[in-house]
Amino acid sequence: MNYLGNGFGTNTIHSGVTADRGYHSLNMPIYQTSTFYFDTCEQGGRSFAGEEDAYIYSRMGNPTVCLLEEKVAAMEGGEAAAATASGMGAISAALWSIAGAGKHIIADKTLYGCTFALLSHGMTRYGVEVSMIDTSDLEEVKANLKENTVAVYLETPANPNLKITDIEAISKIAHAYNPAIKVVVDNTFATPYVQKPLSLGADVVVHSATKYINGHGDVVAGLVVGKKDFITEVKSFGIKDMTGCVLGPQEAFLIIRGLKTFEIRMQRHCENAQKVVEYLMNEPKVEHVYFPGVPTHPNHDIACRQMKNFGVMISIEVKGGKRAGMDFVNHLKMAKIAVSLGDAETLVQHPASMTHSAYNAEELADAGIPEGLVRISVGLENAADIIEDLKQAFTHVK
Ligand code: LCS
Repeated sequence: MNYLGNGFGTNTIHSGVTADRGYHSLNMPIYQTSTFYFDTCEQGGRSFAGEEDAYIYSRMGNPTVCLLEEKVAAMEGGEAAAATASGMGAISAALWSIAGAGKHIIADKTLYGCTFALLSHGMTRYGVEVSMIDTSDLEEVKANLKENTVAVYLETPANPNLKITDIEAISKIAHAYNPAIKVVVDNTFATPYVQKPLSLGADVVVHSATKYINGHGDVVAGLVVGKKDFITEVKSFGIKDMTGCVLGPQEAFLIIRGLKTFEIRMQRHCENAQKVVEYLMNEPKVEHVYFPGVPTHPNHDIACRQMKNFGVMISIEVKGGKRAGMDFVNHLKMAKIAVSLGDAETLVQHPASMTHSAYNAEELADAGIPEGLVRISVGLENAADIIEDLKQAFTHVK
């Protein structure tokens, strides 16, 4: 077992077992293999029966991928994790492990566009009942719980309007109604550096590791974190039988590499975001700043309670609406017009036409996503340069 210190950064670097016992390699090797051989047929049989601990086949487990799972489980304070081929893989493997025909899911209506599509148009095709509500309204959550409810699903801060939901309150309400209900929180925006949903009473955390966890814009991946029994179910049913959305060892290696600097990356990201927000609050061409750290944010008090700081993602509305917002984005010089987030580069995008194009105009309005909203993923560049770029782009807005 590796040394574990008290610090979040120390644990991120040292948690998990590096399996190389032969050469004392500092880094976990990339076990680029689809299958693992047995010494005898009997040993293979014992491995399949779960009587002997052994790797069998990389869709069920791979040492490089397992190290990533151990690390992210430790970061989230969970018992175990399952790595997946994408964030959507994590969400679908988790939800298909929980739900089935005749079961009911309560989901927030403000979600990443593809998650919204999975819940509102995908799972419903297979007989899963889904109520898309506002989970930041606790009375609405209470009113929608039913005998067949198996999960409450939410993002906080939500993509793209940074809506905040009270994880502790929702968990108490759901578990008081039925302890078997799984409260599933997408922690992609906050990351475990900022917020730990499991310690607030949630049962399952899902991640798009494509974002801050990897942090370098070169991998698509996801993770599910929770109790050991649930993660075994996600691996042996959700991934093995339902989605097959397995992560490869190359990707796992890159993410483990990225995790060495996770804490310092997040410190810089969050410091930069704070400075950018301070500038945007005083920029006359900005109509509204969406950021949980702004005291006027409707759930600022909950954010103060459940988050260590306010994260990195910011959205704005530019005075003059959608056209003005697009003019601003089109004139950025350093920041890239791109979806995704959590990379070293500052990325800016227009949710209504990009990440949230699965929503129709009515659904956007209902989810509190203005047509002109512009989302900023603040990067790791020097804050003064990011602000300078934003400033010069605003000079082109009429
Ligand atoms: N959850 C959240 C909160 C996300 O923002 C995303 C992707 C996913 C899950 C899905 O993860 P993926 O399968 O892409 O790894 N969000 C994106 C976004 O806002 N821009 O591009 C992708």
